[in-house]
Amino acid sequence: MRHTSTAYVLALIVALIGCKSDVDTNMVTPTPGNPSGGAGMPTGKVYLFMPEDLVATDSAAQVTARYTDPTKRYAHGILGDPIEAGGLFVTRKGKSYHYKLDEAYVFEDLRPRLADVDNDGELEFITIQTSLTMGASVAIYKIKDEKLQPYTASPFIGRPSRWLNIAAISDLDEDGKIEIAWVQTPHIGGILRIARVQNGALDLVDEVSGVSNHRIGSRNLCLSVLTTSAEGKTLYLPTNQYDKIRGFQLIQNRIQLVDSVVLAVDANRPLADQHNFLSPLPDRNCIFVK
Ligand SMILES: [Ca+2]
Ligand SMILES: [Ca+2]
Repeated sequence: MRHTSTAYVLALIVALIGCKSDVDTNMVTPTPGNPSGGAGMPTGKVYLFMPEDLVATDSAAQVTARYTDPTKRYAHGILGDPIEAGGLFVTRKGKSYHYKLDEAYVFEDLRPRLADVDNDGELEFITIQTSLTMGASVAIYKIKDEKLQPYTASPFIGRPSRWLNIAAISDLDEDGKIEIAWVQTPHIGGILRIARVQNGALDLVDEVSGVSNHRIGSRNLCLSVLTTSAEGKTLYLPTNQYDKIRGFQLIQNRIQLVDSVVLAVDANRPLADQHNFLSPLPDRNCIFVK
């Protein structure tokens, strides 16, 4: 489904002279919109951006990622409106790339996350991708052979209207490989899952129940904090009751509870602002919309 209402469609007309490496193969039908150009955008193409149009940018400003192709084809609305994304648009070093999902999927998310998950020196794009019939998954995209394409993903939860929220992308046990932590079904009894990126796959390492990192309708996805100390990294998350936060470490492939703090958590504010964490790690993938 495509929407032409300029109330929530921001179309981008691009006129960047010298950008000749557009490898987009799924150009969105041009519609009237805001003709605001931007660095790294392909010449003469028009993309449908999301109403919020949140853009992830790396620290060196070489890579950007945002969602495109707004759609109402998935009637879940867990992130505050009925509009989800049908495409992913990425720029890297002046080149642009676009991946459009099959109609059976949406990105049920606010902004892609950037991280080098396979230690090859290039950033990947970590998304929450949902099957209309099987619910959400963590899905990683990568530029390979000059095309933006799926890299690996977690299994879908298994039924529609089941979502997850990513909590951390980091080498949690400091073994050299990146883990991704997420809370599956944070609204109905959340399960912390940690999976490791290795051999081109996302392998589940361990899981524990009893935590949450999102409230229905909220646009705050930032209810986790990662801290570091001589004892390792600790991932903090609220309990399902939002009356405590719990700290977990990944030790010998097991999620271990290492800290618990009584705290009345406000689900609509970043967790980092609600407690005096010792040595919190900065998180550019923390997504918070007021
Ligand atoms: Ca990489
Ligand atoms: Ca690791």
